[in-house]
Amino acid sequence: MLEQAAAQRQQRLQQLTAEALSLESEPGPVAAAAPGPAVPGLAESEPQLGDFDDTFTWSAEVLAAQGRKVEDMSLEEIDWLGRLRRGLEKTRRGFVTQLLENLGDDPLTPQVLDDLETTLLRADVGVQATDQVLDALRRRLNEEVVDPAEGLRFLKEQLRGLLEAPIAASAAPLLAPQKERLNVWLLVGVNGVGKTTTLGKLANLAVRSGYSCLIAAADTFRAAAVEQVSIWGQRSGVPVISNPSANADPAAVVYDAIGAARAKGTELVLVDTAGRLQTKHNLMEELTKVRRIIDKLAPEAVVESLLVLDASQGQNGLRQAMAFASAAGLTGVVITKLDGSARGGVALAVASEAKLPIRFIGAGEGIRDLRPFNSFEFVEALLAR
Ligand SMILES: Nc1nc2c(ncn2[C@@H]2O[C@H](COP(=O)(O)OP(=O)(O)O)[C@@H](O)[C@H]2O)c(=O)[nH]1
Ligand SMILES: [Mg+2]
Repeated sequence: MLEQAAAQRQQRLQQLTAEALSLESEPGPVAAAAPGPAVPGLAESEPQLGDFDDTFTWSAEVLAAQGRKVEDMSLEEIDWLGRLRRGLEKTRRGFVTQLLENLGDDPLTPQVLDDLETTLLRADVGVQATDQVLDALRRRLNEEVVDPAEGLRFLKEQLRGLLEAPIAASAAPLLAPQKERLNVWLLVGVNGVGKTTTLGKLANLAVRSGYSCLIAAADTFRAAAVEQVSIWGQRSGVPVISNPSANADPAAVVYDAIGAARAKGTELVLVDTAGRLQTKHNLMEELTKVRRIIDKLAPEAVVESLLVLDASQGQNGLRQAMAFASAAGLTGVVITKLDGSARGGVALAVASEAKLPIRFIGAGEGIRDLRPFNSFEFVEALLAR
């Protein structure tokens, strides 16, 4: 039976490779939604297929393991998974290498679990999440002998469980704007974490997925912020509502943007906000005010308040999440800069301690370097060999 399975797997891979070749000329749709109309000027960012190396095979296998049929796999997804795996390499280097070394060929021992604890903490997984995973593993170990392969499988399952808990408790497994309604997505976070970049990528994803979209340039604190967000708007043909006067009131910009969205029947308003003001208190006060004006002006709107976190900031990000949670009424998190961060484990800390669903992850500065969060893919990339 094992032989048969191996043969089937081999056959599937051959099929995958053949399919991918024929996909080369037509990049597939975004996972979150149906393909949108073609956007001029985006050809520059079309994914290119590299060699059929083991990253490619791994990506295809990760999709297949989620029950995806070969014909439903897009080049874009394969390409993204490869980049996610590369992005998490630094986190993994300290993490998995040590983990696999510890696991070795023998059944799990309590000593191995102690080492695993250190490894998880070092990858910024956080005390709470680490305790939870270790408790589950220890209970299992008390019941039966666990070989390394089963240990790894069980560990993956535990990590996925942690990431999935806040998602399961939320309204939807996948965050997408609701059709034919006004959706307002607020992007908040400290300076430099990638709010504006994420907003630009989201605008592009929205347009490619067939939503009408509008940007509110409500970071009025930095003079260059409006210009930066305008460039992102242009790249996807999304209008940007701004107020050119110095020190304009962000709430007034949001007011104008909601008015414009109503007039045009726009489905998604993306709101860029400042990450730094004179004092932290001012920032929180301003966010509360922006939030209040949205609730008052558009009570019918579906409002999402997304905290943008820079993965390289590790545990610091967790403290930021707590600080923003009350002022902005956070509903989710976007983790950026997963490319090149050694602290990707912070995703687990955020899910288990801030109890917020991770909605998107960014792994690069390009317009397509943002994807809806998928816990299965994240854990596979984190623990890939
Ligand atoms: N490598 C990498 N850089 C990113 C990512 N997201 C944002 N950046 C960069 O981080 C810097 C700050 O981004 P910005 O969007 O202006 O941050 P904001 O202050 O929160 O609006 C810019 O140089 C971005 O190109 C990412 O996922 N990966
Ligand atoms: Mg910004």
